[in-house]
Amino acid sequence: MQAHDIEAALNAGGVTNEAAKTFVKQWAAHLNPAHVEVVSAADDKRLVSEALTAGEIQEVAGGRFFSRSYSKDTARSEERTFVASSNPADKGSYNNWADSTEIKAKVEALMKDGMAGKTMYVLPYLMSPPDSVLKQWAAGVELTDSRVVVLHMIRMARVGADYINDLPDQSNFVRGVHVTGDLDDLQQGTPNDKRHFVTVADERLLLHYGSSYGGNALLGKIAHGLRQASYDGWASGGFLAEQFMLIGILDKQTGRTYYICGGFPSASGKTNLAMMHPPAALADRYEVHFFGDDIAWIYVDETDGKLYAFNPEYGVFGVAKDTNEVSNPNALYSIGENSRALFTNTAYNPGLKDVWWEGRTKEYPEDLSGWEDWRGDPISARPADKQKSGDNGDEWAHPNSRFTTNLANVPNISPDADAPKGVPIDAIIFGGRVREREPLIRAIRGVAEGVYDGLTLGAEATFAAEGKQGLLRYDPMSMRPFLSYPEAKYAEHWLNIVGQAREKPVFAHVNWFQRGDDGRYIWPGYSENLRALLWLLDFAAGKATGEESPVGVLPKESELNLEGLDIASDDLERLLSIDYERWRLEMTNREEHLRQFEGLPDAIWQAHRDMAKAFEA
Ligand code: SPV
Ligand code: MN
Repeated sequence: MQAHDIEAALNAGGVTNEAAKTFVKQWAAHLNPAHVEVVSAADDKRLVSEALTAGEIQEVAGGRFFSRSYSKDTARSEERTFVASSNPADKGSYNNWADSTEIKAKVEALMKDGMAGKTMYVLPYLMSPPDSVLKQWAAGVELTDSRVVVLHMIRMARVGADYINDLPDQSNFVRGVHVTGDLDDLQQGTPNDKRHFVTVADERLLLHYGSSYGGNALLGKIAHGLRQASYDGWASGGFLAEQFMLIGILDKQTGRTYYICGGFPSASGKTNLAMMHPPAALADRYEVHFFGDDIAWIYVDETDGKLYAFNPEYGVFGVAKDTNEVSNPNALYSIGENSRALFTNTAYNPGLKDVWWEGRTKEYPEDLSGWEDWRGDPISARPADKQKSGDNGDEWAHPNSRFTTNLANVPNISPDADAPKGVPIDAIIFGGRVREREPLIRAIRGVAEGVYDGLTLGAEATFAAEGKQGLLRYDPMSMRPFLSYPEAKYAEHWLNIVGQAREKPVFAHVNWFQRGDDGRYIWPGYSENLRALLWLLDFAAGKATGEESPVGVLPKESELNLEGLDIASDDLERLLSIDYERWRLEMTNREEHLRQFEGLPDAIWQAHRDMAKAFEA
């Protein structure tokens, strides 16, 4: 394309930011697209209709859409994700650090002429509420060659030229380049894998090559919202960016809303928790308000000294599997009629214009005719024993199939979702999926103790075959795939930010997934989880004292509001107690885990030693 054609496209798209124009022109020269088009959210209708015509998406009844991704491109790839900078001291245990000069040269070479014959979509976006106090870290421009990625971005971030035209410092935006690449020729999963998902953190530059799926391609969400933002928050000393959900709990009796944020590793029910309804017996008194299910930016307000958080996203990119009327009715509503939701890699029925996923209904659809699995293969063409087996590999929907919908579609969205300051945080919780050992909830006294708990968060790996059941894959603060700087510095930054707060939030660790000896979940979960959170708020307010234990304060049975809940007393006893033997084992594992992080603040080691000592008593 000629420079003046690009200039004309930028002008037509309303881009007046000269730094953004320069960025687009430089990359257009390298990527060599046939067209350049600036996108705003108002273009959604037209782009949807173009994508339908091109066969990139298909219709779902009720004004919704469906698309399939390439079969080897169905999730984030952690091995192919790098954080780069010019300073080797930025290397951490988990950030897959790379030298920025070297890796930029490599990715730029892979991207050369990468948009030949295609349209380069220019997406100016904002990862924050419009008037957020952290707005200066929130603006970005993503260049992408995928129209389906554009449709996702419009749902997940605020998109439009105005978000970058009015920047006080015109060049202060994150520069993102996404090139899909030839998906058939990337050698995914081999030693010659060409995919590179790079955050050049000290340049605020994102170079993502070789995918058009999720966090690999929607650069606002994970690459900017978490990796880049957590680096910026640390480098500026000003804030934290975490893979956290954020909710409000309104007590209608007192009129006060409590705000809780927290981290859970993937597949630990974060979206379900964030969107939950109170259980029927408590619904007269409480409401749960949704802010976000995946990212929170957290800072201390200088005027009132409180810790605040907000969700920088504009939508939900939720796991479809097991989303149903019991697990998450609000999610179902948010992807209902006229939501313009976009489903990816679920099962699809072009005749019925319907989608389905494992756990959507108890039984598979009765009539197989017309149903296609996530690859597009008809279910009815499978051998009979593979049609409804539910076995690994026989799923109709990909286990990481997703729904993408705008926050405005979530029925319990908080009235304060766009508050420029965010909301003051009362509690920070961590939780994973743990079969045994972790009680329903344990409150944690002290900031260092809370940060220590976050750093030792993990999800249970399925090492059962090797006899290592119960071993955790540690996932500090649920940020393992998104950490952008060394873990010891990360811990220090946490202590520093939360330490500045004049009113400290209470920390807690929760576990909704404890199993009985018979393998059954002994806690009903979902909306009932509110009961544990209400106890935590009581504890923080001094209305509940709980029972001291080496790992924190456990609720007394009498302090949990169990109104309307039928639960066996054996189960309850187990939920509210700890297994000392297993915990001692865990303490040894934790020591090894933390030792990786050279220079970890002594306050964290002290918290660890104190807990280990409590087990000796
Ligand atoms: C996650 O994997 O934690 C996500 C989805 O939130 S993705 O955007 O693909 O990273
Ligand atoms: Mn996530």
